[in-house]
Amino acid sequence: MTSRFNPALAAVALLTALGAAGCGSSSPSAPTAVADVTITMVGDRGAQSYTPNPMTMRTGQTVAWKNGDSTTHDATQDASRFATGTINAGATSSPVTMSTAGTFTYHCTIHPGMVGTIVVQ
Ligand SMILES: [Cu+2]
Repeated sequence: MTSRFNPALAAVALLTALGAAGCGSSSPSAPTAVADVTITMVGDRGAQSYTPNPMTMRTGQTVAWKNGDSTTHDATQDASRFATGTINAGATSSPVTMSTAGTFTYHCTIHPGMVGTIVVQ
């Protein structure tokens, strides 16, 4: 047998390469997990600081806060059941898992006038 170009084998090799590349982004060491739902921080605007507000989600889902403002904010539950820590302008928090049903009010500790509500069903 002489070594000749085999189109079928070339196609398999190409698909394998594409598959490997596609798997790269879901590696367990990926730095940022994607939350089920995202709440955007729009600024120090009272009950309009976080959007959507209220956020309704299901038990067990994760939520992240994206800071769409030009200054640092956080999202801290009023009874400290969860807290994102400070989120810089343009950044997104780590996902927070809502494992208990209920209505949870939260605020920004830097700007206490920023308030929001999450309803977990
Ligand atoms: Cu704030």
